[in-house]
Amino acid sequence: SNQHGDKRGALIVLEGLDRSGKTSQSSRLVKYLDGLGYPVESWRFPDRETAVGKMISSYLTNQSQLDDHTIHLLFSANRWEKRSLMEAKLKSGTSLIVDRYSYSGVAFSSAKGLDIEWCKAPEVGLLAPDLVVYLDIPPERAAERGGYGGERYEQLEFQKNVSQYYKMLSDASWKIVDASLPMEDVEKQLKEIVLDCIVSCQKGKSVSELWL
Ligand code: Z5A
Repeated sequence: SNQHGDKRGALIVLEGLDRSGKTSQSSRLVKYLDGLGYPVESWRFPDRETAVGKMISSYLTNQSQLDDHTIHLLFSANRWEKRSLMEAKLKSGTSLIVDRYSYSGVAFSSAKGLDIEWCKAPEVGLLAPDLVVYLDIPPERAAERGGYGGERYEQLEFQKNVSQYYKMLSDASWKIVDASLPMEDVEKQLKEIVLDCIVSCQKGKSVSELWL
């Protein structure tokens, strides 16, 4: 039980290419929901603070080399190590705005050539999001934003390939928002979509597991 009358929190995932605006939008969303009095936290994957996260970070910054399968499983393990805390937060009534999740895991590794079903397998049993919002932007437009920082994967051709896999993974439940619009316009759409989701979770929508 919690101070919100046993109402559970919502698991909301933001997906999209590098520079699509996930980080900017998730902090705006958290401020907005917090202002309305909803308990909410901003999360992101990879979570670079954990032991596994440190290995991932070293790989992404080209300080270490790893086989494609190995890094895939580390990204997945990084979600598994947060699973029980995630569940506890949701049950206690806190909503989570999560910047990247399993869809990033599958889209990026598949774009490298790994089998898509193999990529999904370690994600099975993680909590399923109540809502996936895809911040949709042409890879060329994203690349114009502030320039790529030199991390692994920050290359136009690869990002184009990733966007194809995101399309394959998406289903009718995803909310697609045009992320090439001005920040305030994207924000306005997101607020509405996210609030709807939180309200429907409070009405008793149950928590489910991947892969759906
Ligand atoms: N990865 C993986 O392979 N497997 C996995 O399982 C997971 C991830 C979870 C690191 O992720 C890499 O890990 C990532 C996927 C892979 N590689 N790539 N690409 P990350 O989350 O640490 O890094 P990122 O997602 O690439 O982060 P980002 O640079 O933080 O992008 P963003 O959050 O989407 O965008 P932003 O920081 O909010 O905005 C970027 C810039 O655009 C900034 O200057 C903004 O001011 C500007 N911006 C944002 N919105 C707008 C609008 N609407 N108009 C104009 N300008 C804007």
